[in-house]
Amino acid sequence: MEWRASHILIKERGQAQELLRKVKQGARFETLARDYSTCPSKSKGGDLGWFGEGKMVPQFEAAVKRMEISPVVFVVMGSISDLAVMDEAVAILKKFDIPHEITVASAHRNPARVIQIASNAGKNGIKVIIAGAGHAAHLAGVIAAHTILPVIGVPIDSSCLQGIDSLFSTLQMPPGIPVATMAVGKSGAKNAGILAAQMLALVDPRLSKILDNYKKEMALQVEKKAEELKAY
Ligand code: RP5
Repeated sequence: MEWRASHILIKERGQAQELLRKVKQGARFETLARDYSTCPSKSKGGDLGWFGEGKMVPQFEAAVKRMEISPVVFVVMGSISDLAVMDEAVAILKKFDIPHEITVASAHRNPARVIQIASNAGKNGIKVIIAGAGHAAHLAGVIAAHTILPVIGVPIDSSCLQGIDSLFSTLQMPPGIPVATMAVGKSGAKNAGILAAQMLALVDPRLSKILDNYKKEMALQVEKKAEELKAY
């Protein structure tokens, strides 16, 4: 089967800036694809960003900009298979222009990495952690045990119990270690992004304004649909 690269993986800031320079000088995707790691789709994208043929400069610039500002939200998921759901949270963070970092760490498969992430997040400038996991989902709880940062949990419907298991294991934290638990699945992931933005907005007037407009726009859309239904 023929394999055609559509995205270039960007692994770290230095490389991103170097690539951006080349793109601005008019380097073509095919040329760059020979010199850097590539992958066929966004879902297999690099740690920090990607850009595709034809829409290189604006998207790439946005990715580089995000990389230049220290992340304030850390999105952690139990498995790469959770990405399709957790992408909803990431989409909100991107929409609101909130610097963030994304990674995979499992409370069961590599608990030491989870503890390291949670213990270092505060000193690395992170303000809120979003943790999504499925099955017996202990990720958010374990993270909350190792940090005083607010932790937002997203139960993922990845098992045959369709999220009932992850909902209870994320939600039912013992007194003293709270996890702000969202709805199961994509709605929960989206709300996790919005709740993180609301937390940050407490001390960020730019974000308060964005959230205000976001709510107004949602109300407007409902009114528009109600109006459309009159002619139904
Ligand atoms: C959980 O187990 C993960 O969060 C994921 O939802 C689920 C399945 O993981 P994979 O077997 O797909 O890696 O820990």
